[in-house]
Amino acid sequence: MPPSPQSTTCPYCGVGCGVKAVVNNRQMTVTGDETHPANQGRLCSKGTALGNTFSLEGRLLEPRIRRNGQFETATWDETLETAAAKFAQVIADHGPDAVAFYVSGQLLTEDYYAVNKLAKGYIGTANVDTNSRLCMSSAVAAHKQAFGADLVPGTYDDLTEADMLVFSGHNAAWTHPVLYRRIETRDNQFRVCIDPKRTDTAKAADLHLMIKPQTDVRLWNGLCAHLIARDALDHDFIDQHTEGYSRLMAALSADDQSLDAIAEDCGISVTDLKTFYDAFLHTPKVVSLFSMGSNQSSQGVHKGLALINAHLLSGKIGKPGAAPFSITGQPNAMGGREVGGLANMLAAHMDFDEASKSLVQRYWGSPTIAPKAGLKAVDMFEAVRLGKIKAIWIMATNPMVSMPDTNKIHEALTNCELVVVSDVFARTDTMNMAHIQLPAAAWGEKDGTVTNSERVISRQRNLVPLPGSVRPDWAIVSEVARRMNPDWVSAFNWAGPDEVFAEHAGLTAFENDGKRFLDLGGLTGMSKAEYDALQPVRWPFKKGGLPGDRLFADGQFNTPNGRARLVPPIVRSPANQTTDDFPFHLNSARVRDHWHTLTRTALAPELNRHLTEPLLDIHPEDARRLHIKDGRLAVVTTAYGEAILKARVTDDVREGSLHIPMHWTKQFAPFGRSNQLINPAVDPISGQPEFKHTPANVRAYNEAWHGFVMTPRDFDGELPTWSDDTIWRRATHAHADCFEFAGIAPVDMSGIEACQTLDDVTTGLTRRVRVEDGRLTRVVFVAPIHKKLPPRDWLLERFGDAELEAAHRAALLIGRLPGMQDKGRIICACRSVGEIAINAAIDDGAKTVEDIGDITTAGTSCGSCKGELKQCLLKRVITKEPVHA
Ligand SMILES: Nc1nc2c(c(=O)[nH]1)N[C@H]1C(S)=C(S)[C@@H](COP(=O)(O)OP(=O)(O)OC[C@H]3O[C@@H](n4cnc5c(=O)[nH]c(N)nc54)[C@H](O)[C@@H]3O)O[C@H]1N2
Ligand SMILES: Nc1nc2c(c(=O)[nH]1)N[C@H]1C(S)=C(S)[C@@H](COP(=O)(O)OP(=O)(O)OC[C@H]3O[C@@H](n4cnc5c(=O)[nH]c(N)nc54)[C@H](O)[C@@H]3O)O[C@H]1N2
Ligand code: SF4
Ligand SMILES: [Mo]
Repeated sequence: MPPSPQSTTCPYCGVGCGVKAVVNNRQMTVTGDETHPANQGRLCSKGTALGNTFSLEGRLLEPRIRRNGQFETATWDETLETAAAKFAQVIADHGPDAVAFYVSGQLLTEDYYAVNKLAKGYIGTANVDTNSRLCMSSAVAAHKQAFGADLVPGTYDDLTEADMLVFSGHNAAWTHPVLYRRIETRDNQFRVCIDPKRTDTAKAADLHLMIKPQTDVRLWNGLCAHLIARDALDHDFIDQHTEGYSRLMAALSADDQSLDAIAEDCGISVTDLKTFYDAFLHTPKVVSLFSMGSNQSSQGVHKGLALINAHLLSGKIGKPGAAPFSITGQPNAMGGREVGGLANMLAAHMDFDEASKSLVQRYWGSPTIAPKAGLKAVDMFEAVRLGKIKAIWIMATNPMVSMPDTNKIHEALTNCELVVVSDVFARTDTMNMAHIQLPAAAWGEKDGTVTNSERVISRQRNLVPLPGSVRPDWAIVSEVARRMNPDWVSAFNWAGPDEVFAEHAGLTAFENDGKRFLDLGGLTGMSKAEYDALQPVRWPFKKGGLPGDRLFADGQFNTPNGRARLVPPIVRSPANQTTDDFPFHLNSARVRDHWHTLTRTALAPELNRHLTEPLLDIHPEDARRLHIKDGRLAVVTTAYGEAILKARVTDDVREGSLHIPMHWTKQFAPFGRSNQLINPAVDPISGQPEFKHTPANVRAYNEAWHGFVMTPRDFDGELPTWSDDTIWRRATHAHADCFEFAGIAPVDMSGIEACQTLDDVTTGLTRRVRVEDGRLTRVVFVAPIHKKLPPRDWLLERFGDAELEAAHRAALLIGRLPGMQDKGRIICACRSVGEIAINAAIDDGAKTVEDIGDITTAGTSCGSCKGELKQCLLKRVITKEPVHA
């Protein structure tokens, strides 16, 4: 009998889609869970590919300790003893604040709860911060200021209920694809995108405000001023449910709020600005989504407040289809905030006031309680670098890639006495820095809960036996806690995640009496079976009450007097401004098919096809002036570091702006890493880094030759001897890895053993292939930069042939069969349909995205590529431009 599907939740974005998985011996097929309220059966390209990232390739399966520069496998006993003893020693010698935990919105709530309890209640330090600092902390701070607690008012139903949607610094089409598919089901909805880049979301919007970078506060303050000037206020709501109106009004009137002045400051047309303001004024049901373009800024908190103010002034909150809506990035960004995973929060939405500290300490029965807020991520790593923090434990995050100014992070971890890293993979840029590597149970293996962007708690379930010696994160933390102090054993003696969850839910309800909106009392007292069978449920959920819905429906906020606060946001410039040396604004963001630091999505061949390497977007005017050519390498420099990556010349970015993706790592593109470039400036209130703006410069690299090497997958052997100026990047395909490279000095091929060689002196083309036992095991092609290389697909596929056919073998050095066509850039990842087939379909008469789907099957699975299919239609119809292979 085939195994029956089990239900769980996708481990990627904060949409929190339900997944049905059928697993057989670690072979997994997934479909969307039709009963899950978040996705109702849909999945995006990343969710659809989950089965292809579920093998054990690259996994860390045993604990390892670094000795004399080498990682050696060790027993759990030895590893845990070593970690616990060292932590205890550092605390004894230097006090609790000499240790730190840097955790992640990809931990489960139970994992998070265990770490938070250990640090704040037992060790007595609040040096527990999370990558949510890089992600949500500005929204958290804005929520706390405006609503009195970190509360997201709306639900996903509000997004389709609204007559107008604003995407503020949010590329939903790529980053929350399933939500975006839901939105698309709604007709007659006016969509506005506020983004200095022309993203897929911007292209599909009715109005794109391509603002100058970092001018959001001016834009939203202007809207508030116009609401006031045109008396489009909800006076009753303001009188009964808010405070601070006159202060806000006074602050706004200090600036010139004419349409002309605002449009000029924001770099957009007066007509577009007026269209936005008029639409907001005349539409009662508006949802404004805000995300990283808003949060990741040295004025991220004020950006959030300015947007929230517009909703409060017009009473567009707490009603169907009306809300300011901070959308979360990671699968459990919300759960982490609920347990208190941020260094400036204690636990369960409580702060470090005396009453809260006493409450939490009594609930835990703990020996101590962290006296004050701990260090936020950027400050935490700086304290490590300065030797103030001597031991750090990093869990489920890859700060060597994702923190700003990563050269400093490298320095910090190099200097640190003890770096413990828990991850699921053996080799990540951060794992490589560890003294102790802890093998964590991965998605599909671990068991617990996550909370998505609309406050819905869902179960992630264990679907397979734990491979090797891996353990769930909460269990590893508990083991270390128990070994640190025998008196702590009973506090960390949970038998399973159900017991951890019960304790967490209990704390949210403890002495609550309606004081804190976060209340999971209705989820206390579950049996293990009930916890295992838990269906998606939204908080607040009081004991004896019903699961939650939209917040603030009664106009009551979580402040002491129940009123929302109108806080005046200040219009400012970014912390670091452009200069003559660094005249460009450098922006960084996500791509459609990759997840963060590539550890998982890079394993799925279909997810590597949409974009095989990091690209630098630059405006045609800037490119022309600086002699930077499309498809050639460019060097980006900032005051912090340098990166070299392929330029894409496009007016999707503003003149004077550069854009790079955040994802690539030392493992995949050592020269194309974004965060060596990123300035460490943070928002002064939230501590969130300004990832979206760093002053930068750019120039052409002027490479003389280019080439590629193909090797069997997960290759760990010798490559050609590259000179210091060789720039390479790697992509994983079904049967092979492909290294693209380019440089200035010619490559030395003498080390490459080949069985077929073709050196063409007239063209300068060098080709080598190696076949062993009938199988293709190596391909190297090198050419001067002005010579084209063959498309890669056909050669890559040959690595999958158990025995090469004679005709194929003969064609290896040509790189393709005679007359064969390449697929071009892959647009539809699920069905592996390339640009060339799509353009052919359009030439054959396809008029709509659906027509293209009928002819090519593109866009008929998850739909994540529909926006791009629409772009192909537009582009092809207008220009009939030839497509390059
Ligand atoms: N495919 C994919 N999806 C993901 C993720 C992933 O890695 N890959 N990660 C998840 C996570 S953790 C997160 S946090 C979310 C993030 O989701 P998003 O917030 O949509 O992510 P980004 O692409 O980083 O940034 C959004 C936009 O902000 C714009 N921006 C830059 N500067 C400004 C500015 O000054 N003002 C405004 N208004 N906009 C600006 C950028 O141009 C960019 O288009 O995505 C989640 N979903
Ligand atoms: N330039 C730039 N930088 C950015 C951003 C940006 O927009 N621009 N965005 C920022 C944002 S919003 C975010 S959220 C961060 C994300 O940045 P990171 O958190 O560093 O990125 P991930 O690749 O998701 O890292 C998760 C790590 O946990 C591992 N892992 C997966 N599952 C588990 C598990 O169950 N247990 C354990 N122990 N490990 C596990 C993965 O293998 C991986 O190494 O990046 C930030 N950095
Ligand atoms: S939208 Fe995609 S990545 Fe996000 S939870 Fe759903 S399937 Fe996963
Ligand atoms: Mo994030």
